[in-house]
Amino acid sequence: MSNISTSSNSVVEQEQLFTDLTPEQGAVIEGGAWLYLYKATAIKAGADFGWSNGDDVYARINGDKTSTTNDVDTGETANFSKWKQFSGTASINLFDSDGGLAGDDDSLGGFTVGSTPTNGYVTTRISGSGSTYDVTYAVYA
Ligand SMILES: [Ca+2]
Ligand SMILES: [Ca+2]
Repeated sequence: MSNISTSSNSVVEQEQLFTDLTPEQGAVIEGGAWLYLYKATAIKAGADFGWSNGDDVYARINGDKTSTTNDVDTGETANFSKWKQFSGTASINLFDSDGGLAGDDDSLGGFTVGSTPTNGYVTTRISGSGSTYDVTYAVYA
């Protein structure tokens, strides 16, 4: 039975090793790329004009929704700090949540990134629904 025990321990150790990898290391092993969506700063928050003072900002990365930061006023920043693995391209789209179905939320614009590493943070300006945001991200591959 000692052989079975040894084999079982080995599997556990491999799983722990993989869990301890940083996303950059994981990307190298799996052949994919990682997007780190860091933050979005409101140059102009205007998607809730007439309702409240700030936008309620969340992002979708290839459809996956981040958490929402409510009442983001002009000059304020929504932090996503979200890792997402992808292959090929990743689309990043920001929205102002209006509390209903996703289809009712206002588009704040978006962009697409490829799997070429950015060598640090990149900031892209997007606009939509009366708002303008500077979105900061990095790509690791
Ligand atoms: Ca709105
Ligand atoms: Ca809103």
